Formats: sequence, C-alpha cells, structure tokens
Amino acid sequence: MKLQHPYRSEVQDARLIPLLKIFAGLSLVGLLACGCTTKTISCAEDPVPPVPALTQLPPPLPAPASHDEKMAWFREAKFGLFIHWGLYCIPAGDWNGKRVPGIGEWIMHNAPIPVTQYEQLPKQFNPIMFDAEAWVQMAEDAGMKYIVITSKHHDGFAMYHSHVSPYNIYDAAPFHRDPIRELAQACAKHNIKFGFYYSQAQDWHEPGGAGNTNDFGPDELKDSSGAYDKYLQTKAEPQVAELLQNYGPVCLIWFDTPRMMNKERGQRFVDIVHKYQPATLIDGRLGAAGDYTSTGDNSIPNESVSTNDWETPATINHTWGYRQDDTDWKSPGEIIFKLVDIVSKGGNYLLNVGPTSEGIIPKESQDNLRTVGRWLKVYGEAIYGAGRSPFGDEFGEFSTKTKDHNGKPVFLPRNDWRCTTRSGKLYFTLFTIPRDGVVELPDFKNEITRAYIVGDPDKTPITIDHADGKHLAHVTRNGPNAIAYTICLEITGASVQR
Ligand code: JFZ
Repeated sequence: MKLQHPYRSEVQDARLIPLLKIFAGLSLVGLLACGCTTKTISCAEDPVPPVPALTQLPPPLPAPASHDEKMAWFREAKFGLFIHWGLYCIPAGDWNGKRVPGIGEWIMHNAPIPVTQYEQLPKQFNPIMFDAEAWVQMAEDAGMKYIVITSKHHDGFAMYHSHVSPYNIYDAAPFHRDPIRELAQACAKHNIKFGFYYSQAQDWHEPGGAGNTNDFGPDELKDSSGAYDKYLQTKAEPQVAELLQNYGPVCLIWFDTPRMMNKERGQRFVDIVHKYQPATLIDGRLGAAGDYTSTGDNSIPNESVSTNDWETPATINHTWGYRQDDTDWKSPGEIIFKLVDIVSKGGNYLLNVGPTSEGIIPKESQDNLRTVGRWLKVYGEAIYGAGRSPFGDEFGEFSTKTKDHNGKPVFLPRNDWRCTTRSGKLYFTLFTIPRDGVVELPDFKNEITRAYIVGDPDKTPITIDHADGKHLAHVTRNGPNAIAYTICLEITGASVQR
C-alpha cells in the first residue's frame, strides 16, 4: 500500500518516528497483517526500512597519471542514474492548492515561493521510507554503473549533513539522517561509482547566491557588491570541499547553470576538486573547463562525436524533481534506444529519477529501469566500454524540404539500427526487423568470420549475404529479448574498411 503524501499528512513530528518503527516491527510479526494503522504509517507490505549503521568509507582514489586514465571508468560505464531529490518533492508541483507549471525542482522560483515560506519545508521533510540500499540495488539492477545525486540544488538546501550551513536535511529536518552518507556506503558496497550534482552559482536561499531576484534583488548587484563572491567563498566552495572530504571517492561533480561564473571563480572550484580528489571528474557546466561536456537536457547529438567525452542528462518523464502530476514515463524500449543511440555516438546516458518526499523512487521508473537492466544483462557487451559507430548513415539526414522555425533544415532521424564496436567486433542493435527477417546493413570490405545473436550461448551462426554493396542479415523476429536484438559480426582487420 502506498504511503500518503507527508505534505498532507498529520504525522510529521520527529518524536513519532520511534513509534512508527515499533508499528513497523509489529506489522512484521503479523499483528497488523491487514494493512495500515493510519493512512500515513507503514503497513505489512511497506515496512519502514531499518536505518543502516555507519561503516567506514573507502579512501579517495589516487591522482590519475593521464586524462585517459582519469576518464577510463566513465568511458566504460556508459549508463548512470541521476537523482534529483530535495525539498521540492514535498510540494511535488503544487503550491497553495494550485498547479505550478514547469520542472518540479524549480517550484520555488516558478510559483514563486518567498524564501521565508520555502524554508519552512524542512520541518515536514521526513522521508522515513528512504532506503539507500534499495536505491543502489535498483541502479545495479538497471545496469547503471554510476549515481549522481543533488547534494544541493538551486533552492540551496543541502541533502547531506553540512557543517557549513544548518540549512540541510540533517540539522533542519526531523529526518535527522544523512542520506548522502548512506548512499555513499551502499554504493561502495555495490561497487557503483558515486558523484554529486552541486548548484554552485544559483542558491535561492542566500542573499548573495544567483537566481533569487524576488527576495534578494538583481543578480548584477550581488556581483558588483561582492555578495556573490562572499556566497561562493562562505557556502558553495566550503560545501564542495566537505563533499570531497566526507563521502569517500567522488566519481564526479556535476556543476550546473554557471551564472556569473567567470574564469577566476570557476578555477577556485577546479582547485578545490584537484586538492581533495584529483580523480574526480568535473562536468561541463562549471564555468571553467571540465573533463567532459554535458549536452542540453534530453538532447542527443545527431552525429557521432569524436572530439571529447560527453554525456546526455535526461529525464525519465518530463521533470527532474518529483511532480505528482507527471506520470508520462519513458518506456523501456525508448530508454534502450536512447542508450544504444548515445553509445553509438560516443557518449554516456545519465538518466534521472525523482524520488518522493517519503523517500521512494516512483514504481513506474523502477519497473521500466529494471526492464532495461534485464535487456542489458543479455546485450551489455554491446554497451559497456563499447566504441562509436564506424558508419554514420544510420543516424538519419537533414531534410531537403522541411525547415524548422529558424529556417534551418529539419533533421530526420532514422532508427532502424545502431552500431557499437569492440576490437574485431561490430554490434548491430536492430530496432526494426522487417517481416521477412532480412535486415539491410551497410557495406564494408572486412571479412566476416563469425555472426551470431549476442547472448546466444551456442553462438549459432546467422546468415549474412554480401552483394550489391550491402550486407543482408537474416534474423528471426519475435525471439527472446525482443525489445531489440543485438547481433555481433566478428571481422578481420583493426578497423572497418569501407
Ligand atoms: C539545469 C537545472 O536548472 C535543472 O533544474 C536540472 O537540474 C537540470 C539537470 O539542469 O537545467 C538546465 C541546464 C542547462 C541546460 C538545460 C537545462 N542546457 O544547457 O541546455
């Protein structure tokens, strides 16, 4: 049974937690077998997860010897879990009974909610169903290799136990736990890389932070008066230093919306990262050079990118932070297509979930991600550490007729198949298989020494005809794992000869 939204619940008092736990325990022994004691508390199906004991975290990683060494895990990982979790999941898209349009984590800005009202939210933030182990297990089941969570979003509220500002989940909320610490621990146990989103420039809670012009006036004034630098030096920079010192190895820091960041300010963050954890990657939205680039949200390039490492941050519905009205989930098939598409163009896919104020990742996101994970169990060798497509025609082409509103030709994507590579191997993931089972693949001169469906333990040969400047693969439709098949063509030579 689903828990009621705590925003509307009567049970918001920390003093009730021990009671809740007793109820949960009792429910386990069957005394409450028929369900909940109140609408808000646990029931037999949903026991409150135990609070994990704190264990030692592994030390940070040593300084990498080269950029390639630094990027190695990222190039292998390909698929990561983004988590946007913060106070905004309490209103969940509604404020004072009205729906506030826009992405959920922007509700303070969009409503707008005055800072004096928004800062009352922590008092009712008590996500007792939060279970770091379950979240990380879900990421693992989904085949994701790294997790990036909002340690502080634009609203300025730290989701960890910060000693720099009391505006954090440990000190200001009845929860009185550090979910980031618990996640760091679970990630270490499951061998999943762990990193942080940190909003360095925008901080709507601080007079000197960028973005809150309603409460604190125009940003230019904060810049010229020195208030912005004061905010950076007394909150943002020390908080980033905390995150790098207290949570074990940090795989990356995902800075964002670099308003008023200049070279000098950006460099201060770079220096902090290098000082405490030289192996930590910096994304492309700091305002100073990072280690890889982030595309626009949900945007996948039309072509292969060979010049730099990159990542597409993407939503699984249409918001990052939880909104109760957004239930338009991307299907497992859509997610798999995007993942293969991104990998075939040389990038990573950082796919977001928005947990609720109870601490639960919406079930539909979990189900869809787990389906993707089952597919990856079979076809993962075409994804993890795989290289870009040596072709390119499969991505589509610009229309010669249709123009967009800027007068530029529209790109017409094709999505019949995508190709990823490992040395001596071409992986064709087939998204459309014609009725006769004959799939047209591009021409190349290398000899095919073996062809089979990935995951087939016998590697039963599939027929590939080569004639008239194309390859024709003969495959069976509607076999197992039918969301998309990946076939492997083993070829001679170090690279594809066209
Ligand atoms: C930012 C945030 O404002 C948003 O709340 C969310 O955290 C998202 C992941 O990042 O929004 C952006 C930032 C950059 C672009 C688009 C949305 N961009 O470069 O296209």
